[in-house]
Amino acid sequence: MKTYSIASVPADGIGQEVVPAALEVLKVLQQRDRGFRLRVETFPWGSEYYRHHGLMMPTSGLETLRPFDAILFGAVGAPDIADDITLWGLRLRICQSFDQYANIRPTRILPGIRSPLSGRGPGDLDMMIVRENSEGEYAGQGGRSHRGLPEEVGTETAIYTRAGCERIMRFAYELARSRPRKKLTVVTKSNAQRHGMVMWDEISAEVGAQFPDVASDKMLVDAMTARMVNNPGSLDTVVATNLHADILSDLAAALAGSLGIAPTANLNPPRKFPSMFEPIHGSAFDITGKGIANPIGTFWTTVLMLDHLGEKAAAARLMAAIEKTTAAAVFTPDLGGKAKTKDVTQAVIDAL
Ligand code: GGG
Repeated sequence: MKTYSIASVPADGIGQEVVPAALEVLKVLQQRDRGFRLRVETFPWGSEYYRHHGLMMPTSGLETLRPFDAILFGAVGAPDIADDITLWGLRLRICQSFDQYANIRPTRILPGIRSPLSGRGPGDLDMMIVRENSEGEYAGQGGRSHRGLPEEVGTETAIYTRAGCERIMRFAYELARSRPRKKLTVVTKSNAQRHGMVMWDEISAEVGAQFPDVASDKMLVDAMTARMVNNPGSLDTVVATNLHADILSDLAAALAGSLGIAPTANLNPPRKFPSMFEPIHGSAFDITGKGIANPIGTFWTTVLMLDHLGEKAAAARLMAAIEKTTAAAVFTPDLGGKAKTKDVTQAVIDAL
């Protein structure tokens, strides 16, 4: 029997509620499946750790995480700590140090869930957004000068490298090829951003030439938002820069019913470092502690994690249990229901 080591980092806000819920579900799944075991270790990092130590994770945190097979992450963000400290101190520190350059964000309307797009239901939206996850607008380049003076200046420089563009395009084309529709939409803004984004377009065309069986098109990010609302069925795999994909995937999740159901995987495709799995949503401190956080995003995230570990049957079994639960309308308030986190968790366990 295979045993996988999982580092659990629930971190902030509702991360402390949805990650334990996912671990409960995973425990039952292992009893049901019997083909694999998970050895889970939980790390108390995040904003509370920061309040005591002035850091979101220990200086040795990356070394600690490195030997694990995967990382299950909750969320970062706290009302009393600047967002750039929480994001860069933990989530981005792990993503960038472990070269998790491909972030995948599947979106579907799950059975029983009503999309805010009238007349749309399961089958009308089935997208896979690929977020470039290592550079672009999140390169961390920039600075502030003349603070507090009238001539104060702040710069935020997006960096696009040939190597970075090539590898994410190759990843996206391969993913598109593996899906039945073999379609890739490349999101850009090369009309206004005429250097890095033009190079992004050129490299997408170069890489695309090696995938003649994948149909590709190019969309400006502004027009893409309208297409996602007006004609979501025309989209399959989508690749976009770090910031564009971050924004578009929140829109995609909302169109699929709620940000609370959306999963994501931060992948290091060569598997030199562990990959990290997390719900798309953040810490949601407005609902923290109320017991009403939607755990579906984290459950679906664990499906991505099991898939990545090679436990395809267990992943499919868990996805089926999630879909059975949504079809039965066991919904938390974000989906218009009255269920608590624990009710949704129990429903998924019962379905397993
Ligand atoms: N689980 C995702 C999470 O914690 N997100 C917090 C956040 O602020 N994300 C912004 C980003 O990753 O760009």
